[in-house]
Amino acid sequence: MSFADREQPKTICLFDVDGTLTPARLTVSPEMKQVLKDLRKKCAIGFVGGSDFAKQLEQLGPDVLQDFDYCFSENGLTAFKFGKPLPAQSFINWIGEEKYSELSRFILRYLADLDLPFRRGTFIEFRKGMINVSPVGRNCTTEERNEYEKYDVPNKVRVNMVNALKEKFSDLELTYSIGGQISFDVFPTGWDKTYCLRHLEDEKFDKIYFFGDKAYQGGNDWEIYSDDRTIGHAVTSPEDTIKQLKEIFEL
Ligand code: M1P
Repeated sequence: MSFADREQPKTICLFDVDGTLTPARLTVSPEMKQVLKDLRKKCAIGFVGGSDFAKQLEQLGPDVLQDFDYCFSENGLTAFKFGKPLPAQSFINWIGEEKYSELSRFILRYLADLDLPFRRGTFIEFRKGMINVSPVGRNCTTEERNEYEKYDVPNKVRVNMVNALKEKFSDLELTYSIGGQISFDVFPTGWDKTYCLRHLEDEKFDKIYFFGDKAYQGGNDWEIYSDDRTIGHAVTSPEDTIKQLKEIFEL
């Protein structure tokens, strides 16, 4: 299969999901589906999101593998082209059992020695593309989350722990991100949305458009939006995505 049937066979449009193709955590509208169908006559289309494929299936519909040329879940760690799976990658595969054992032992020891007002459970959550570390433990209530955050921020619990990890594991190219209330993420540097671009290399696209709503520094679309390989378009909502597509591609 190829893109020879498209009006612009060397162009692809990539879309973030939440806030770009759908309202955050909700489903795709019939109008968006029609616009994407029309766009697909002009060029290749794909989406790239941080969630897993099951969540994207819920949001974009059961025919998602047929409706998009490329489907990138977890930033492209799980990927499909023309509905067929591409080689997958995982955090454990990347780091290896030995180094992961060293890392997790250091984390658990560090956590054990922390003086915290309270603790719950699940201190390391092992995910496909990262680990998520929580000093208080992930299975705390909403109230406990808020309470923990109030303690963490002024006492710099997570900031200090991240600094200790950076120093101890300076040989590993890891990125640490304190994005939420009770935890921080640890993942290989570069495993943001730009990860998916490696799956496009063999097609040698001339133009890779990217549309995303978090296209600001610190937002999870920033790296791919500002990457030299893409033509980044910041959007404010799915309606804005439709408006911009109609203008650019004269749909
Ligand atoms: O989206 C930001 C973060 O949200 C959660 O963080 P927390 O549980 O600390 O509020 C986690 O899902 C984390 O991985 C994510 O980065």
